[in-house]
Amino acid sequence: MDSVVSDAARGVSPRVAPRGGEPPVEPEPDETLQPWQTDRTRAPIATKIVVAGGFGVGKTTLVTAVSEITPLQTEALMTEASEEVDDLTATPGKLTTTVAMDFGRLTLDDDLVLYLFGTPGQQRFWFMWDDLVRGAIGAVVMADTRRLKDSFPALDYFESCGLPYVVAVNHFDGSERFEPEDVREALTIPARVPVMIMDARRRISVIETLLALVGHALDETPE
Ligand SMILES: Nc1nc2c(ncn2[C@@H]2O[C@H](COP(=O)(O)OP(=O)(O)OP(=O)(O)O)[C@@H](O)[C@H]2O)c(=O)[nH]1
Ligand SMILES: [Mg+2]
Repeated sequence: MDSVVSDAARGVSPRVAPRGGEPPVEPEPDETLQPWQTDRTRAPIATKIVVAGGFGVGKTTLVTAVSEITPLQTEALMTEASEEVDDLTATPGKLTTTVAMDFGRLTLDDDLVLYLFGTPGQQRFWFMWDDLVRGAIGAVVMADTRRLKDSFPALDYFESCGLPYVVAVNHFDGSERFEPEDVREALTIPARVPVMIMDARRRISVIETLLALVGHALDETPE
């Protein structure tokens, strides 16, 4: 796990990185190299973004939908033992849960590289959030309108630590559609915080959300 993260953090695709004196490995045919990976005169801007929210709201789905590398996942099968703790009524097809983190990478505008870190949603893993948010420029807090209260812990967390965040309402099939301002009112989200209605399965929709976060983080962070 460490090597994937540290390779990516240096801006090098894990699949082309030479290891321990071995000759460089040729990129796989389907891999599209980004300009900043081949042009040594360009220094990409690397940013870390955290994806948080309640249990089963779609964090892993979001990271997987946009990552240009095979995302690092730490999914564990859910068993009967967690039946009384983890409510699956909103996501009956869900079989696994994240037990450490998700990790993915997305390059925007050729040289803005976003490293995405998805948090685990189960309450018993929240102690990891302090480590996961270190060095992040901001967070996406995901919400599902059928269980809005599940997003309160993440909203409280980022409000109290002062990290810029956007709220991303992941619209599940069959759930009622709401306007962003209705969600803002229901969650008492301050006017300065962007609220987006999105679909975690759609790359374009996720990119819009991430761009909103980057813009918001730039506005909020002093020069
Ligand atoms: N219909 C629909 N299903 C979705 C959407 N996003 C996620 N799902 C499904 O909802 C379930 C939960 O998705 P995950 O991405 O595992 O959620 P998570 O937030 O990472 O879950 P934890 O890590 O366990 O907290 C999965 O079965 C997804 O296929 C969506 O936008 N629409
Ligand atoms: Mg997950």
